[in-house]
Amino acid sequence: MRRACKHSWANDVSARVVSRAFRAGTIVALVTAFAASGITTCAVAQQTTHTIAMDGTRFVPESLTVKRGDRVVWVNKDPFPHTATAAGRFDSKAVAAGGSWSFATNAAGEFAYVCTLHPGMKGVLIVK
Ligand SMILES: [Cu+2]
Repeated sequence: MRRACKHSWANDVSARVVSRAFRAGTIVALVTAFAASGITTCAVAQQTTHTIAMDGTRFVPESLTVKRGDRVVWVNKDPFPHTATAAGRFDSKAVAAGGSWSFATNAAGEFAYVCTLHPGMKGVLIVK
């Protein structure tokens, strides 16, 4: 395990530098720098986050249009659970009072969804 780790580190930093850094207590900063560069890479893709409230046993807004790849977050503002369920497409399961559930869209289409706990509670998510 340790040997494999050392080997991969050796690509960028000599084992001697790593061990010196470890002794000096700067290894944490080194690891943080690696992690930060990873996060930067992931954040390059453009992604907008949209919020739909579950409020008063309704989805607000009831209809929402987003771009493919966008993220949608359902936030439950009611004092009881709701779901956002489009059969075969997405299903939040029960979202507790005050809780939220997020879904990253990956396919275009028009997705009618309901709350399985309140059948009259309906919404449409349109992904372009
Ligand atoms: Cu509900």
